[in-house]
Amino acid sequence: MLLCSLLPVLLCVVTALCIEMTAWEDAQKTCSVIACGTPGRDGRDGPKGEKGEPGQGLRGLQGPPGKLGPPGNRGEPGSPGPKGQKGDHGGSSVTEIKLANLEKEIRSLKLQLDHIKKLQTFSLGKKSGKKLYVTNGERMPFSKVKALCTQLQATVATPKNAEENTAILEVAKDTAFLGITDEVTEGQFVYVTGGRLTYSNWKKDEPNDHGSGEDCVILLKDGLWNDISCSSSFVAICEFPA
Ligand code: FUC
Ligand code: CA
Ligand code: CA
Repeated sequence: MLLCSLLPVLLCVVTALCIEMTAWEDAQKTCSVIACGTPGRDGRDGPKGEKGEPGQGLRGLQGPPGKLGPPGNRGEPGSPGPKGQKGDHGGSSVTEIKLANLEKEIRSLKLQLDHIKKLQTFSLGKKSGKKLYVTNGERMPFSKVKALCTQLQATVATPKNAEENTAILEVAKDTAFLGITDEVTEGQFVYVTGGRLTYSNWKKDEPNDHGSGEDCVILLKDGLWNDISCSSSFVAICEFPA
């Protein structure tokens, strides 16, 4: 009987201790089931809580597409295409037949020309990289020599060094005109093709512009040079490029 009357009081003391030791919410969980007789008034609002962790938020919109990448490696060649249509039987018209015959003739002439060139190079003893000197052994004045060589698409033989001087001498067999004169300025010998001399092989006391004047040059049989009248006749030797 005594225990029954004291039990609510004891429970209230325990409840008070509970509230004092823990937060109000915890006390609610722990102690709300315990009857405390007449309930008190609601407490005042507690202090504002700490700011919470930032939320996940909504995902932003997708950005624009990136720049174009570098070109890829070249692919394997494709497979051969389909077979084409059959062509027309060429050379049906008179004109086409004539053209075909002319083309055949040109091919034949080219082969013959190649053959003749080889024979000529061989017969004249033409050396690779060396000028070719050609003569018919005929004697004539210098003006005729120039005209003849020009007609042959060549120039008058003109030695530019001792080796060429010897080569011309071997072809000449006799005294020959060289492509050198002082016709423009007396005493100033130049190449007929233009330019001052870079090589000379004058005989002793030459050039001497002897007599009424000597403006052309001859290659003597010993290989030395003498100035002579251009109207005199000597062997014509033409020079072809190396
Ligand atoms: C020499 C030469 C002349 C000419 C004369 C007969 O005086 O220099 O060119 O050949 O001889
Ligand atoms: Ca002269
Ligand atoms: Ca002379």
